[in-house]
Amino acid sequence: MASPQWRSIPTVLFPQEILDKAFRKASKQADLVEDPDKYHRVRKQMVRMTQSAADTIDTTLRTWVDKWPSLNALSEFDRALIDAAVGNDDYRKSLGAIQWAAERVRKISGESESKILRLRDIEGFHAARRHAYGRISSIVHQISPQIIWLGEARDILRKLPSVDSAEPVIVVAGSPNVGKSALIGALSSGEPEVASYPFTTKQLHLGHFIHRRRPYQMVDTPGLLDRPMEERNLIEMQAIAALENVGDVLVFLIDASETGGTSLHEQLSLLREVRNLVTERPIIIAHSKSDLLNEIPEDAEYLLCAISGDGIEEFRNTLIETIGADVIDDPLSLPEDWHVEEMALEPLGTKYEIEQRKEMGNN
Ligand SMILES: Nc1nc2c(ncn2[C@@H]2O[C@H](COP(=O)(O)OP(=O)(O)OP(=O)(O)O)[C@@H](O)[C@H]2O)c(=O)[nH]1
Ligand SMILES: [Mg+2]
Repeated sequence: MASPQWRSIPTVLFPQEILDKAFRKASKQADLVEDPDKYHRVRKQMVRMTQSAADTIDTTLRTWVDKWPSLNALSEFDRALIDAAVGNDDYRKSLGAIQWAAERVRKISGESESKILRLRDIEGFHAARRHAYGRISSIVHQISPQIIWLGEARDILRKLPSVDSAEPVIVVAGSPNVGKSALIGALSSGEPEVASYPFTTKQLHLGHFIHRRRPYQMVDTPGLLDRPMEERNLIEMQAIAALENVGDVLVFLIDASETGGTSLHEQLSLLREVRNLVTERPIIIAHSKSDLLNEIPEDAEYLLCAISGDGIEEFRNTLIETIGADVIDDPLSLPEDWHVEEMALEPLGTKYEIEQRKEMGNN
């Protein structure tokens, strides 16, 4: 479910490809110049070549800058996810460098044009054009790291999930194999979408269900919590914080059957770590794989079985209630102390009808 804006981003060419494309086009443009006088023809050709090459590069680079969404225009969730995936600082700097290069190339073309118009010999025209090509190439090579970064970032960002943070988001966390993806599947209307997540080979499941025409989106966090927090690097920590602080509610799933391979003890210590990390969202603790449990854990509030569907509908209601998205905007509900002054209302109907109604009321 990569958001459409990433899909529409044009392929990022390698620096040498950009130059080849620009110079090829420029040569074709030069061939179109017609002038019987060689001196004037060559002069026009050389001007045309630098202009055309600069145009192609300028347009290519500027299109990238324009097509990449401005970070400020994105939702908090998307920004956090991009930060975790590619780094928002590098994102800004790379686009800035590319924009700078586009401006430089345009300037070189202008300078080269004035120079050629001042020169008086054919060899000089050629030399000026070669000089301009050299400067343009060196600018493009100078931003090579940024261009390559952009190409790689595009491939990562195209695979990122997109979540509409204006609508409720439920994040499902827990140790590996506890049944996070299965729970999302059981709660989803239709098949959940699957996307890969940066840094892991694991797959991220995204599902949703509709309640009162409102989509409730669900995201799981595979591979993010399968190591102790202190062993994680900064980027992973950001990813965890992003995913878990942005949703409306965090579901922490515990597999007390321990068939997922993590002991109950370890799962509970992970829960403590997550509680420290997720301070601004409600956490709902639920037990998965109820069909495999020999005894019901004492503190189990929600017992779920993703396979048979046991407990799933009640759990859905709990999620809806906890998020409370419907509570505030029911336009038909009236404040509790609302009342009508009986006498303030004009009775409806003719005088006769009003009398009749009064009499009927009295009987
Ligand atoms: N018996 C039973 N098995 C379940 C249930 N829920 C999940 N499973 C099984 O548990 C295994 C792990 O489930 P997943 O949903 O992939 O677990 P996960 O937490 O998403 O795993 P990771 O994404 O790898 O961390 C799968 O083999 C599921 O079929 C359940 O309610 N009952
Ligand atoms: Mg999973």
